[in-house]
Amino acid sequence: MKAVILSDLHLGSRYFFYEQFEGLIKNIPETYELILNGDILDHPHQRIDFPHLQVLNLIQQQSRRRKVVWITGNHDNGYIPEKFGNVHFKSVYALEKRLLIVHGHDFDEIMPRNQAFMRVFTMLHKLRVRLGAKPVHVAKYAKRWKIFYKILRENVMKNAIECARRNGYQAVVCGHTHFPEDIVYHGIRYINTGAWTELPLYFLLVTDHEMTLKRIGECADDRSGRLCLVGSERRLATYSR
Ligand SMILES: [Mn+2]
Repeated sequence: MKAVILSDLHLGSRYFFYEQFEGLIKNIPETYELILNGDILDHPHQRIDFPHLQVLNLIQQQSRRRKVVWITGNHDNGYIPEKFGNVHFKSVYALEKRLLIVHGHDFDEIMPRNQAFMRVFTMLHKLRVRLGAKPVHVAKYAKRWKIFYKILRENVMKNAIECARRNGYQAVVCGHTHFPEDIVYHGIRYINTGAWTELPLYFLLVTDHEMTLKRIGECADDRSGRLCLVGSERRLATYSR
């Protein structure tokens, strides 16, 4: 069973690295499933214009050549068009008992319980950008609050692992936190594929024998600036706490 899994494209957001996404998708062999693990859109009812519209068309085209699964996240929850190529819309998916695939917002006990705070935080960030601060996605800005961010991603990670353990899965992959990582905790592997709204960009490559979190980087020896794959940056680590 072979698959490419990625999450949190946030299509429709100005921060989505659509060219890199197109480059990757067009180079995946047809024997691989393409699994889009949530927050593919920034908003389920937003109008999508060119060039992101081209990406939506590409996803539909791809679904006629290979199996394409779209797992809903918190941002694209509610976006289920009547006909969208042969894309399979799901809330959870799995590759046998090897890997549980879920966006991760259902494991998050922090953000949904603090929606008022999150709204004010996002509003203040937008205001900062309008006043001249570096334009970055709000999740990237939130990473400056290290302790807050750590609590958030550990909460998702621990709940994801507990869910995988209870249901007999060896590993679980999520998005949602926008923080790429590859960890073993209490004997279960947890992988997060990060987000396509900030560099570097990641995806999970699943082959018959292994699962590797891959980073997309620029080729050092290629003057054209073409993107190429480099090894996994976030190496597999055993979580000690
Ligand atoms: Mn997201």
